[in-house]
Amino acid sequence: MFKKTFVTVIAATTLALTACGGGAGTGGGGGGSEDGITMGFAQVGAESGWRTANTKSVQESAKEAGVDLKFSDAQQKQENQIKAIRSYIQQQVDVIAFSPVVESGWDTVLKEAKDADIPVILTDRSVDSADTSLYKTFLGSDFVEEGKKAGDWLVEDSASTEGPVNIVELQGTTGAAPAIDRKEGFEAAIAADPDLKIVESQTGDFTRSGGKQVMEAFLKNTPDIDVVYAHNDDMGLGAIEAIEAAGKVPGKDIKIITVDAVKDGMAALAEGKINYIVECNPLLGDQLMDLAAKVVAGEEVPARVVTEESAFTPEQAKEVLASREY
Ligand code: GYE
Repeated sequence: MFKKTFVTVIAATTLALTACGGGAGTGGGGGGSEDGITMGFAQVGAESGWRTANTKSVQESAKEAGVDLKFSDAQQKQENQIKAIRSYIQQQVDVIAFSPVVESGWDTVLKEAKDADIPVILTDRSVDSADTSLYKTFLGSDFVEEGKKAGDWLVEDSASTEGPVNIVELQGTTGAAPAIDRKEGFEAAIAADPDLKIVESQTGDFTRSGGKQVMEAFLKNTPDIDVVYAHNDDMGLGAIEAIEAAGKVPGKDIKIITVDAVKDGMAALAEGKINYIVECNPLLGDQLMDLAAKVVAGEEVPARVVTEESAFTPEQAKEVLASREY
């Protein structure tokens, strides 16, 4: 399991350590006290505030841990992620981490990594591979739970209102774990009240422009929208623009529930334009580096590491906004 690692000390002021994975060996290479590991990280893209914070967290934590990070941005395309993973295999990195843009279609490339003896860590999003030996662990949120929290809030909020509540849903990227699971959790929760109905549901691809565009179409086609459920803050923020352009008041005429709790979302929540945000924590870097060190050392790690998160009302957003780091 150990890979031979050559540590090169570079005479640089900031980044002092870099490392490149060698071929199969019995370890012990390098003369430094701390053998850095090399990680190939295949990121989804830069589609949202959440993603930007996640990328920053991974990059900063790698630096702190002395991990030589090879980073790629797949621009939300699975084929780009597969290419990046293949190139990390070719470079014989010590560990590969990635956040799969969609759930399906990973078995072949994950098998290639396994055959090359390179451990894989899933971060943020999961895959639907039946063979769980293709990756060591999955670090990230429970997206079904997030959807449930969003739905539970709405059930409670609508308890005193009479008659139907028309919900439009802005879904995340089609086929992505958070889109599938946030829908599932929300639907399960709102089933408690037959007045709550999803009247339209479409993908806005987790982007602000996507959310805006889809919301514009919803507003044209659907009279009497009461609630927007957006699978992330960015799409909710796009929906706010569309709602305001249509002469309606977001947060009042149309209530908005989102997921993430990034700074821009929290600011809109504090202003009352969003009514409720379920938190999804993007700061996975430190945990990822810890897991990577263990996996590379051949230590056991839990098969699943779930991120702890909460949810915010406008009052709570006002309290924490100033100290929000992302
Ligand atoms: O909620 C969204 C991002 O996978 C949890 O991806 C992540 C999601 C996040 O684009 O903003």
